[in-house]
Amino acid sequence: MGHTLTEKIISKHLLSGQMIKGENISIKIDQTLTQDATGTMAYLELEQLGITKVKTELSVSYVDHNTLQSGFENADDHKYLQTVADKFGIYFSKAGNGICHQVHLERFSKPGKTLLGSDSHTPTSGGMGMLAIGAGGLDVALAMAGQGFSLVMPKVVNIELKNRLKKGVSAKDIILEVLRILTVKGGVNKVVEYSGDGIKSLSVPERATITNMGAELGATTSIFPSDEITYEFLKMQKREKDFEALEADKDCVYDEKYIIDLAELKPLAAKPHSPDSIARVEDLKDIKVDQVLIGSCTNSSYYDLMKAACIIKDKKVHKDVSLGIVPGSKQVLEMITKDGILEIFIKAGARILESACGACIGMGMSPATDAVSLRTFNRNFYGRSGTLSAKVYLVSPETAISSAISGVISNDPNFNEMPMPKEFLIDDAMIIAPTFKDAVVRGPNIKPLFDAEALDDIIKNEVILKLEDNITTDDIMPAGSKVLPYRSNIDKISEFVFNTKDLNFKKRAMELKGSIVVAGQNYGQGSSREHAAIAPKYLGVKAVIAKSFARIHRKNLINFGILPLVFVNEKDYDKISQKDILEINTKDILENKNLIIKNVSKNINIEVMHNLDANEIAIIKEGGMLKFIKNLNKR
Ligand code: MIC
Ligand code: SF4
Repeated sequence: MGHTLTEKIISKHLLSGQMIKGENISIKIDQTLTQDATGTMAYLELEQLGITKVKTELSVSYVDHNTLQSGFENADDHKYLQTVADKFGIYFSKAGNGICHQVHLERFSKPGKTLLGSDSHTPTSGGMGMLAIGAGGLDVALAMAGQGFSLVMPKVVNIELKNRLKKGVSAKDIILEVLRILTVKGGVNKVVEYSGDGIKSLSVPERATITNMGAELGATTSIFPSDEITYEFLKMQKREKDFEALEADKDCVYDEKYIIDLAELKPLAAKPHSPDSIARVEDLKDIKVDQVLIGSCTNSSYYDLMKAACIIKDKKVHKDVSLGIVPGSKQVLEMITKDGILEIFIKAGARILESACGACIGMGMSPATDAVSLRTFNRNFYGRSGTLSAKVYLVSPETAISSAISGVISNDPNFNEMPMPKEFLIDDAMIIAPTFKDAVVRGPNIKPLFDAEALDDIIKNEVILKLEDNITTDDIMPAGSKVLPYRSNIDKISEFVFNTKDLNFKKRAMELKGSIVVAGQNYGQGSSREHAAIAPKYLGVKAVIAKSFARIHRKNLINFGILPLVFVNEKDYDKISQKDILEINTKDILENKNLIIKNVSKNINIEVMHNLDANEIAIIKEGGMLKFIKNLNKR
């Protein structure tokens, strides 16, 4: 029997476990990436691991999230990141060089290799045929220290793309269609592999738009084969030596299969407040638009901006619309400057923003009260834009720019594309190679890690919050310009935990001195930020009982000593109310054995599963991975 792309790459990197779907395995990581918002914590953790130099083939530290610098905090973080990267042998991509995933795709991704990144959109590099996985910062630190990355051997979903897209329909519409089919929880512990004649008309940046937003399916990752189109892209980046052809065997067996006819696809949009709330653009056509943003790691390539420019050429932005353009990298910015594309946007009345995450993570450009904002980004979770009442729609660059001109949601396919350049402008001057100098600079915003408590043998605590399905990490640990500067200051950042649900959460948690969270399906979807586990742990959250968990967040809970439990019978969710006292005996917790929770307030028992292996049980019991490693070294 033949092998899928996933099986081929995993078998070459397998360190432990068997390639049986659903079993825990560990794989070797070739490359890592971090960004500044998760990076400060990741490097504080790396410093605890007792190594002098990273053990990966390549590690890169990017600064792209917190570039607003409205106080000393972000700049201090950047200094720390640059100096710690220098010490440990990590490349450092300076603020302004671009969004980590766009730059990594351009300059470092390699077909057939593994990449672990402390950002959930690391699968962007799957557009290059890499097995690229998002994880919490601690997992990435461990990979830099030479340890394997453990994951559940994923199932493989095949999406066959047939025919070609019509004009005005783009790669973004393909992934929105996949989200419509699979939903935001349809990809958990699965890899999505693309195939079919339709992929031959998609360039690497278009493929990367699709694999990028595979993160919104909850998938482990998404991947395209590496073929002549991959070679072309690498050649344009003067990196043809990095090419390796890679495709799934014809007789491989997939766990699920879907076919999408690209010729039939229409322009789509994800409506507020979920990336899988899909509608046709034609069905939204009279909705008035206040803001349009083109950028983010999903849609900020040269090709995306070139198409948008061709549509707005010789036209003006509607008088009631604010249009922002965010080139994904310095390379894209230089290219659009050289080709006159930038001038088209400026003449049309666009606002030109720095090559960074910016508005995508609520760092500026928050919409007005009740405003409709159309974004080419990947997430429209409630509150993420910084304006709770805003209505954010996710769309393609074509739909975004057409709407910026007309002032209502629309897609005008009547435009002529400019020919693509033969090669990209290469200048890596903003990527600093390490010199191994031990001169780490720690400003006052870099606080030491806190000493986490071991797990109680008997947890007997109150349910502090009872939550619905699809709680995002933006709900648990919001981002935005008021919060992000405190990513390396846990006490300060813990003030914002669950702010979209309860502004008094910290106060209540401190008074309770120990609590339990109950939730529905897909708890912790979205970002890889381990702060969504560390800060609740700091506030005394001991266990989360949910109908199901998002992959990265579950791992972060384990890494920071919070027990993730799943209802055996989903209906038991209804048997717990907020404020109930639950009792969980964790003393004799064993692999493959369910636990019985006592609801003391209602005098009933509820069965839950933990799905933890022996190692994970030991990690949680000791108060998290760092404690576990420290105690291991003492023994
Ligand atoms: C996001 O898009 O939500 C982020 C901000 O990039 C996060 C990382 C973070 O919270 O720092 C992610 O996707 O992992
Ligand atoms: Fe940055 Fe937005 Fe991409 Fe996250 S999703 S890495 S915030 S551009």
